[in-house]
Amino acid sequence: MIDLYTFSTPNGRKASIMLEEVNLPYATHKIDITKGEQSTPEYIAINPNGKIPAIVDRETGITVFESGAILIYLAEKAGKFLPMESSKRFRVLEWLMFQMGGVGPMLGQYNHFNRFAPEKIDYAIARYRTETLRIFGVLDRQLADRDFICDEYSIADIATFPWIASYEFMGLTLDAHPHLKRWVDTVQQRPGVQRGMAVPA
Ligand SMILES: N[C@@H](CCC(=O)N[C@@H](CS)C(=O)NCC(=O)O)C(=O)O
Repeated sequence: MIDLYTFSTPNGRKASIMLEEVNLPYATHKIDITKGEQSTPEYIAINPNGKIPAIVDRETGITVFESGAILIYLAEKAGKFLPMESSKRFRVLEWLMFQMGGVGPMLGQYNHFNRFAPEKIDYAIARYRTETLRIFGVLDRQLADRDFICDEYSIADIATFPWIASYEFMGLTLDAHPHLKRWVDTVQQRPGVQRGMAVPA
């Protein structure tokens, strides 16, 4: 059994989609980040960075924070969505790192400055919007001649999907990125993705 500490955000949904996709039993613990529950001493003991998601694997006693590390841990535990063969494995890991260092932070900052910042800072909005659209372009080119980011469905797709799927919420369109739009529509059809996106209830 795995304990999943999460909230209804793109980073949290990466972990719940993965758990649903590999069919591992898990218990969801909602950490309401709007109420500061990520900063309690009990939660900091699980994730020293005080953010969701985190998991505790009761079987091994291993605790993992950072959604990318969680995906790698679960892929290795389940033997799915992260190939063993080096050339394929590092292709998946490089796109996973691209998500962790690029897609998540840039889209997150764009959404923050565009939607939530108390003060409208045009420079910040323009900077992160430009970078978000550039990232859409990178993914669109990668998906132009393949169904999934690394040919076969992998943790690179699982990490990237919840962020790109929120494009309408962010007030953006994928009209200029048809391959990325087709990929969103395809991944969205997967039952495990639909179940994972609904966690926590
Ligand atoms: N790099 C981290 C980012 C996690 C993260 O930013 N989580 C957000 C929700 S999506 C959070 O917990 N925010 C609460 C806070 O910043 O206090 C990961 O991928 O796990």
